[in-house]
Amino acid sequence: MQQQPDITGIELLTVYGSNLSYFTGKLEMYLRAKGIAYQFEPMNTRRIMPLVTRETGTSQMPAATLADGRWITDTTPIIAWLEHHYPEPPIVPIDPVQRFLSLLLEDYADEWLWRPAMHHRWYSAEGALLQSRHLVDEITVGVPAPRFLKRFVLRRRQRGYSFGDGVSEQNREQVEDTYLRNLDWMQAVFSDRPFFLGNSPSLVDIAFTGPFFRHFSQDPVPAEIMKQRAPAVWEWVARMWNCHGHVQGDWLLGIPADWSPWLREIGTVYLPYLSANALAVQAGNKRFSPTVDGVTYAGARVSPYRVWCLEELRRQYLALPEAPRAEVQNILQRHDCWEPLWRIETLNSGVNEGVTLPFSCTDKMV
Ligand SMILES: N[C@@H](CCC(=O)N[C@@H](CS)C(=O)NCC(=O)O)C(=O)O
Repeated sequence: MQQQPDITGIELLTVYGSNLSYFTGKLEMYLRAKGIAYQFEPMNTRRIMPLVTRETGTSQMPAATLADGRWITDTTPIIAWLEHHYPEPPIVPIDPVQRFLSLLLEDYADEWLWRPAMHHRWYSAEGALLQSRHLVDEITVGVPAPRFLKRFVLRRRQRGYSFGDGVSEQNREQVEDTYLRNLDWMQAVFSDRPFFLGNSPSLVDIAFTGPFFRHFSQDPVPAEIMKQRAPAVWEWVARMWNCHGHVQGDWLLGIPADWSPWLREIGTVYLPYLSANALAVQAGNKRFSPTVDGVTYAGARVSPYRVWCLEELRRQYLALPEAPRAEVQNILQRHDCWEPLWRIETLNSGVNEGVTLPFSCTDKMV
């Protein structure tokens, strides 16, 4: 990986992951936009993965080490922590209303677009063959087994990410529609301005590169759809990868009207799903079959991590000063997000309790 000059003063990081991974891509995009120098190392299963598991308690990608040897994992708190310690140039909006709504869109991009991204990666033979070969060569070097066997094992395991998240032939079309809708909404935004919030990238751009960079623009089927249906999104992906040095916090005032489709979707689909997941975790279930907006995701795995996501959103809301808090409430109410945000009275995920910064996350996403 080519080194870029560091413009924040933070010492070099090492990022362990895969150059096909959703969240490794998200973290790399953040570091590049921010101007933080890092070196990338594949998280190979022989040497690095056992080390990461021992040091952080999870084998998820990405994991990173700071120059002083401390480990950090989980892109959402990593970005929050780095922004706090290295505020210039800003990626997370300073305006409290923009900041809260950016965190909400980040959560949606991280957790809800994961399902169509996993589906598109592993459903078509074309994509699965290509990417399983890449992944096997990248992270299973030195594992003494034939390549075809490693690919077979990997594909079976990875398809569990979409079946295990409730994707089936009954709802495949709706899962694919989520991607198409997002393309249309983004095409409208990037036909108007280069980034979600104006002339500079911000947290929402970084979050949407999770699914759109290392998945939708790299997997053959969704990449072709993107080129044909939403060329401005295709262009934005490359603009993001090349945005080092263009970050100045040159943003619009307020919440752009073209964010409304996402806020409505978050209110009708994502927050109701998070609420159903929280109830299932409280009931001690391992699987559940949430129905949101008329679509059932049968036999989906429950996720304590996603209870933590809901807790975090509430905590961020409650930490807002009075005036922006009223404004956020108003926006959430107008987009039907308010009721599902508070639907479940008490949340107690137990995730990340007692962790100190820098930190490692105590639970997997799904
Ligand atoms: N919330 C985490 C999610 C990390 C994550 O789920 N990473 C995926 C790859 S993109 C992974 O490592 N999956 C393998 C596993 O869970 O074992 C983050 O933001 O970093």
